[in-house]
Amino acid sequence: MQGAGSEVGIDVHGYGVTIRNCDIRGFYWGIQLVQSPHCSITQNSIKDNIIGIYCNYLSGDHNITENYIQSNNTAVRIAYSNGIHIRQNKIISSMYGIAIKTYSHYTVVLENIIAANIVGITISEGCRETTVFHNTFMTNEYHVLESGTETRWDDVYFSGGNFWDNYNGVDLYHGQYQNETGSDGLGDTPYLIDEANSDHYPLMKPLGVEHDIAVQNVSTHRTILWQGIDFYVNIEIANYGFNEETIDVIIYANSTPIYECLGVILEGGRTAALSCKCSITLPLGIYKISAAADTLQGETDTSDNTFANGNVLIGMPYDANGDGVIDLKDVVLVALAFGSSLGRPTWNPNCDMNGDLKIDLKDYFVVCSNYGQRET
Ligand SMILES: [Ca+2]
Ligand SMILES: [Ca+2]
Ligand SMILES: [Ca+2]
Ligand SMILES: [Ca+2]
Repeated sequence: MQGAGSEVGIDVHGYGVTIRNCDIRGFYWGIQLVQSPHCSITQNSIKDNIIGIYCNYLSGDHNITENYIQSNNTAVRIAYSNGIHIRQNKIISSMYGIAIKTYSHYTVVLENIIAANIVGITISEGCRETTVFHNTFMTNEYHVLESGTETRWDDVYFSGGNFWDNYNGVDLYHGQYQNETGSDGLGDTPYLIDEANSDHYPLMKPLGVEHDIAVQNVSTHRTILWQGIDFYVNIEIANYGFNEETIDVIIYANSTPIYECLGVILEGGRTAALSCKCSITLPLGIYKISAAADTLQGETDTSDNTFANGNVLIGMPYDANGDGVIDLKDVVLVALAFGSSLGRPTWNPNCDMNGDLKIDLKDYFVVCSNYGQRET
């Protein structure tokens, strides 16, 4: 689902609704739940919204699990809602990762990766009994902004607290009081959050940080690709892990490789858009353009390493509508797009005969000089 920066992607007013496996981008509220308890939001990709998931007003007891929530203003916002479990999500590159607001109690934040946000988590004063442990807090400008009331930042010994990438303690001791010789994977001194809050057993190593890349989108700059004429394939790739990766991507038309994009370096938690200049000499016909990123060493989730575009037509050069003949219809298409350039309302990429991203007399001459040609 693609929004236009406003409105609600999925608007829930009900009991026990499950939202699974959706791709929700570009809305004001990606998912909004109002007076809708006991819902399950799982395995979704939620990107580029103002608020990714908003649990508002008596909308508690949800399970928000295994979502990829990236580049929202606020990834998860909770208000007037109790008992929400936020578990095993990747919450990345937002202004606010998790915002627990106004009278929301008993929230559990467990086993999430919260990284590259301005603020990792903020819990308003008066939100009681929040539990936050076994999360990985990395590369946030502020891991915690406000700490709420009675927030617990660790579980009992030896289960431990969270990983904080700016913790500078050591691990030489173990035991409930960290005074017995021998390490246990937990820092020997607490991680201080503010005057009233500490994680007593900070983890020495991050949990759940893996090597994982994905191809998120593939598109071609024209929908009709002409044999032997350059065109662009635009790819969006993401690094879901937290290590810098070197990524190789191959672009295919059906099963034929048409371009290799090798050695792309991408920081952890980041996305990149690549524009690849391609040329095809394959027979005329309908093809599926796809991009596949090579599996990284140690990568286990490879299901998202390939992304396929809708079908494209490989046609005879300069046939603007792809119907196999260059005739008045093509000249009319060029005339309709005449004077436009990339991004303008009348722009038609299939009329840009010389690939200079504008449609002018040069394109007109090309279509006219090929007038009457047919596919053989
Ligand atoms: Ca220790
Ligand atoms: Ca992957
Ligand atoms: Ca035609
Ligand atoms: Ca042109």
